[in-house]
Amino acid sequence: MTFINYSAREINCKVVYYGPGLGGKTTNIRFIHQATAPHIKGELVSLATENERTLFFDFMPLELGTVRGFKTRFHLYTVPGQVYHGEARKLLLKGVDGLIFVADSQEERMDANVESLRNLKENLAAQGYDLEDIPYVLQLNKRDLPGAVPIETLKSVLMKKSEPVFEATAAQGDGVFDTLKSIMKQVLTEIRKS
Ligand SMILES: Nc1nc2c(ncn2[C@@H]2O[C@H](COP(=O)(O)OP(=O)(O)O)[C@@H](O)[C@H]2O)c(=O)[nH]1
Ligand SMILES: [Mg+2]
Repeated sequence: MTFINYSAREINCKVVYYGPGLGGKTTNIRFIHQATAPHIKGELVSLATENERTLFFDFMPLELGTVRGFKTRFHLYTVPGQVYHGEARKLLLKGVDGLIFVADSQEERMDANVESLRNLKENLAAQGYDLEDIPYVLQLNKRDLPGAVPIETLKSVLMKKSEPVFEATAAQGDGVFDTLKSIMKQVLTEIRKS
C-alpha cells in the first residue's frame, strides 16, 4: 500500500485519524502541525467538502531519517466525522498504511465510538482490507473531562486486537505525539518486512 518513489528515493506513508465526529481528530493534527519545526513539515491543507473539512499535511520527522536509503514521509489525514460523508471516509481509507482511532471518552459518546468502529471495519472491508493486518493504535481522548469513562471500561469495549492504547487530552497536546510515534513505529516495521 505504501507509495514508494524510486527515482526520488522516497517512501510515502498514509496515516488516517478515524473516529466519531468531534472526538478530537483535527485537534490531534493541528497540534502536531503547530509543534513541528517548519523544515520537516508540509503545509496544513484543508480540503473543503460540503459541510465538513478534511485536513491533511505532509510530515517528515527528522528523527526517522532514511529507511534503506529512502526518505520517509508521513502524510497525516483526518476523515470527516459526519455520517452523511460516508463516501469521503471510504475514499480516504484507500491506500492507508496506518490507522489511529480517536475515541471520545465521554459516556454520551460511547455509542458514537462503537458505531464509528463498526463503520471503520465495514469501510476497510469494502477496500479489501482487514483491521487485523493494518498498523493500528487506539487513542482514548478527552481524559481531562470530569465524566470521562474509566480506561479499563473503554478498553474492554473498544479494543479490537492487542493494539497499543494511549490516553490523551489532545486539546492540550497530551498523548498526541505518543500516539503518532506508536503508529509510525508500526508502519515502519511493516515497511522493513516488505
Ligand atoms: N475537553 C477536551 N476537548 C477536546 C479535546 N480534544 C478536542 N477537544 C474539543 O472537541 C471539539 C472537537 O474536536 P475536533 O478535533 O474538531 O474533532 P473531530 O471532529 O474529531 O476532528 C473541539 O471543540 C475541540 O477543542 C480534549 O482532549 N479535551
Ligand atoms: Mg475534524
